[in-house]
Amino acid sequence: MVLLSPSRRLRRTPFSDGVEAAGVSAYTVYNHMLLPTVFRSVQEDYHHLKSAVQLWDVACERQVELRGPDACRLMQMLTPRDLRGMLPGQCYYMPIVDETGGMLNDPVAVKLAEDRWWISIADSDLLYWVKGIANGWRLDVLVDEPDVSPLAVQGPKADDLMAAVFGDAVRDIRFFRFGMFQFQGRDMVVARSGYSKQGGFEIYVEGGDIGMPLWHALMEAGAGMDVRAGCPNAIERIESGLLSYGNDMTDDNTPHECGLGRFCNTHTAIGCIGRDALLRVAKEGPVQQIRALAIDGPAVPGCDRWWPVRANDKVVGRLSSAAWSPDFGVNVGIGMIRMTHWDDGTDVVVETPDGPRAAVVQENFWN
Ligand code: THG
Repeated sequence: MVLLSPSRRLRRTPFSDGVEAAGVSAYTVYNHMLLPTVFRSVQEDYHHLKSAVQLWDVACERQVELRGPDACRLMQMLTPRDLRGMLPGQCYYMPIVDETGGMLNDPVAVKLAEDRWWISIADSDLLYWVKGIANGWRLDVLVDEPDVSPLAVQGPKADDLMAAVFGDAVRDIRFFRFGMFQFQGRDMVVARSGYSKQGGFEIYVEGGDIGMPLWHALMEAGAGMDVRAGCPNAIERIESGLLSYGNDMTDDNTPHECGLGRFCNTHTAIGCIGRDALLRVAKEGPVQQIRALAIDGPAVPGCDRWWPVRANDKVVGRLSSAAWSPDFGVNVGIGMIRMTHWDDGTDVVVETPDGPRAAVVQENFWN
């Protein structure tokens, strides 16, 4: 892979200086912004994430802010997840679909107040869809991208590190809830969430100027906890079954195909765009679905395109993510598998760039 040429279009983040001082060795681009992918090596980063604590520059999880009297109504137009029971202080993982029921994004929604929400987006230009709906329906709501940059603190020692900087009260934040905490006199949303299953928090940092002071404070407080700069880890997130929009699913897929049916309440999500299409697919059920795959043999190369999945020489699916798992001693993968072959324990063959590999379809992921 060649280097990325910097320009104004490829946005840096409030934490990029810290990330680079910490020796980032690879970036990807996410929401037109830099997202670190490797520091020491993907495997070293993985072991460290699972045993210590890391600071992640996930500023690329941009916020779409909805503010005004119609914010609630617009939110429910965007998602088949029923939001009526959601209270300020809660976060919801939710699919966002188009009029055909195709996935446009799979963000975390943050309800700040009845009339103020953040949609913490995955890698697609959701802002334009939301602005288009708000204007087309003449809704009384402001839609924009605020200067808010999430910083994640992930790993088994995340509670201790966060308590050292924000006080012991952060330990009481429940999963997918948030509280307001102060750092150097600035209010920050601190949520127990993040793109790993090792536990941790996300700090929604408002104002780029406070980014590096917070980064340094966390690094200093964590010196005795072996804190390091890290990033979403390919191996850990595949083991955990955390989906990557644009990789594991696109707007060609329904939430049900993505295994996100549990986050849809299509019958009661009145006003949701794509509701009729989803009611149809929910009734009939999907004909393909996301599955975990265990792939035989030595470490597979990185997966940067679909790998065909076959059985008896017929294509029965495609693999979108794969990595060698040191902890499970097998290659872990995520693929979209047709219903004829999606049962737990089904033998298939994955066409890797290194040649065909035997694999087993699994109902469940590893964590
Ligand atoms: N945090 C925040 N914003 C984000 C992400 C994040 N935006 C981009 C991307 N990640 C969105 N995708 C996901 C995918 C999975 C989860 C969160 C965001 C996730 N899933 C858990 C699971 O599937 O087990 C929990 C879901 C639940 O039970 O509600 O956390 O990471 N701010």
